[in-house]
Amino acid sequence: MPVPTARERRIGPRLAAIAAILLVLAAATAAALVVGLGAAENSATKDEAASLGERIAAARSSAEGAAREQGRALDRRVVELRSQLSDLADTQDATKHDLVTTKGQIASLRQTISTLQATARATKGGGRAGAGGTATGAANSSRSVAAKTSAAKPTAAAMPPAPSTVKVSETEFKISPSSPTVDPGQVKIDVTNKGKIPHNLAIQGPSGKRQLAGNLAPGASGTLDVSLDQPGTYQWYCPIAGHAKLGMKGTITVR
Ligand SMILES: [Cu+2]
Repeated sequence: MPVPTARERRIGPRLAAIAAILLVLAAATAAALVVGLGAAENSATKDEAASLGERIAAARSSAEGAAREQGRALDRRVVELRSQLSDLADTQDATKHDLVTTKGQIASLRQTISTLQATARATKGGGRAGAGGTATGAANSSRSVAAKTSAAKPTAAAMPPAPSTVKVSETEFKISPSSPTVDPGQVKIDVTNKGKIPHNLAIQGPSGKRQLAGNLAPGASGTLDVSLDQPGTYQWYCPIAGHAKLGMKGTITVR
């Protein structure tokens, strides 16, 4: 070990002191740093934890909200479905009811038709029998006569009634006769325009509207064949604009 100089001997303790001070300072700084860092870390962790907590709470609340919303939507759907189901049940009931009503109407119509047919047959049979002189012709006996006179029945049914003819004249602004009555069946309507301007004739019959193919010039005639096989009262009129309103209208009744 070399011998220290006088200067070195003087400086040595000072250096040692400075070194010692530096060491202490360094240690203090390090300690402060460690403490500071720890605190910072701690606070950062706390912040992080708090933020995480908030996020979890937010997520939970949003999840709960979504679940609640979904639950509400489901409830609504259930209510809706239930109402639809009840509507369906109602519709089914209504349809069943309509069906029953329609069936009843059909049955009643059938009954009416067969009654009418029986009456028609009895009337014709009675007429024929009466003409042959085999029956009294009294109205109350015609039915039984028709039933007994087996030959008269098929003949009457096979022969459609002869078409009835109605003669009509048109003038400004009248149809005459305006309201005739006819027997059910095919009806020929002979129309003559006795006016000074063109006219036509339309009938709102049981199977829709029918009219002369062309307007009738003054003095011209035309025939309208209509099937009026159902008893009732049907409107007829001149279909030229304004004429019906001026009085060219009436009814044709099928007895
Ligand atoms: Cu007219």
